[in-house]
Amino acid sequence: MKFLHPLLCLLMAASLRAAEAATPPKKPNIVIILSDDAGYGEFSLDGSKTIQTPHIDSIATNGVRFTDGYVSGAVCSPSRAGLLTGRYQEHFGHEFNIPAGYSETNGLPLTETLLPAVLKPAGYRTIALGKWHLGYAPKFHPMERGFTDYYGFLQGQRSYFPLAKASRLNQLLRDRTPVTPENFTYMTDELAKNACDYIVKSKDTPFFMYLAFNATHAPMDCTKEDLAAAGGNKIKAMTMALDRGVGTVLDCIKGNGLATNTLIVFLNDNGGAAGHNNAPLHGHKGSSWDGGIRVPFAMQWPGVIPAGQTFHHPVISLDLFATSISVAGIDKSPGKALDGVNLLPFITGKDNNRPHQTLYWKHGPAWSVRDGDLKLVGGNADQTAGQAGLFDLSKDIAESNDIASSNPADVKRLHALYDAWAAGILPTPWGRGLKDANDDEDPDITKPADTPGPDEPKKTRKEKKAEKEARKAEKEKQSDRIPANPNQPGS
Ligand SMILES: [Ca+2]
Repeated sequence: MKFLHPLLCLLMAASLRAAEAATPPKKPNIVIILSDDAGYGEFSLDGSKTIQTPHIDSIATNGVRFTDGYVSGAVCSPSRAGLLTGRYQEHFGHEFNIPAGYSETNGLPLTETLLPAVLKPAGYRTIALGKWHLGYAPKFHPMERGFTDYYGFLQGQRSYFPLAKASRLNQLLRDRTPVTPENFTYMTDELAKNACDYIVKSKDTPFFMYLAFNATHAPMDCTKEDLAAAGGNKIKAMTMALDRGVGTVLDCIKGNGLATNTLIVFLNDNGGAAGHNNAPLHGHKGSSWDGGIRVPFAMQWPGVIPAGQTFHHPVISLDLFATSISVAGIDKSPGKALDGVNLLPFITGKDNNRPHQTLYWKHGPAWSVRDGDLKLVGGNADQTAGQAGLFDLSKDIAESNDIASSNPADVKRLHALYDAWAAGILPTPWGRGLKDANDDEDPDITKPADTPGPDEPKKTRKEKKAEKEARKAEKEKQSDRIPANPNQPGS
């Protein structure tokens, strides 16, 4: 055997060290898991005693639970538009749900820059799974907006089971190609399994994953096994499946040795839809009460974000853009100015201030503004037109004690803040888009968005009757809450 000259050995060692130094550590992965229409009171994360969500809860145990975690939109499509742009969607004309009809104009405006489009040039594989609901024409497709991979469906809702005759809007797509025939067991498990497949395929490159489960949005499809395990409660069955899906993804990340190099976020896209348990919040999806906009929200990044934290200052889905690009080492978005902030300094103890002093919401006539812990709310179906209520969320999470009449100066101040923000609202090109029965959103927000799509089985008379009764009970419940205060100052 020939021995190498000692000088050559030294040179080789030096060049190896130089190569190591030249290879920066792999950028952290970013995984955003979004659920759909679930109720605030349907996760043990936020105190549910009847529905256990141990995998979702584990994200908070390993990191942080945001008690006052908000989304920017009270319904599906606007909320997603805000999350993926990091900007108040009302300011770029995306206040309302996109109607469920093919259109060249109806989609997240192309003038906006989406998070994956910023991460992709930084070396990220950018993977979207599940519900899109941000436009149906090819130019609005996820892969035209910065995603490198897509597995999901474009519409705001669809069956959780394979469709024999899918439509252009609800068909399952792999990238841009329809999956025919559809062949899977249950959508929630299918999305989770595919998420893991992409994670395995991407483990040697940094990846950004946007995993948008349609669970637990209508239709209320569940497997026989889940329904039996949930004692016949469909929402519980679907939530258990959702938690199982999150568990599949978490196990996959851990099993592939990626846990300490991956930021994982879980949140729901809007307040619980009618029929869901939103306790202890008031109102539901579509409203500007906290029940329309405050959601289960947790984040982990072991080794960076201290574990077991509960964070009480308000945060918002808009923050995920700024947080993600910071994780990726990007100083500034090349797009328009962001409304969200990087949350990392606040949850790693470097900054003890509030991430936000003031947050704003609008969905049709319903509007609100939260400044510190005071929230001014107006325009909801259970409020008197032209009168806004003022609530101190530090001691009134249910927005049940209207303090407007005794705090006229605060009402005036918060109203002025809201008016200044609202001055920047652009009209939504597709209008409210509420008439389409197959749309995610219904003109009557107390009616569950549970209308079967054209390719889905029709409901039995018994199911329809049960739903009608549930809607009636919900309306009665809402009209019992927070009676209008005739002494409130005008708004
Ligand atoms: Ca939704």
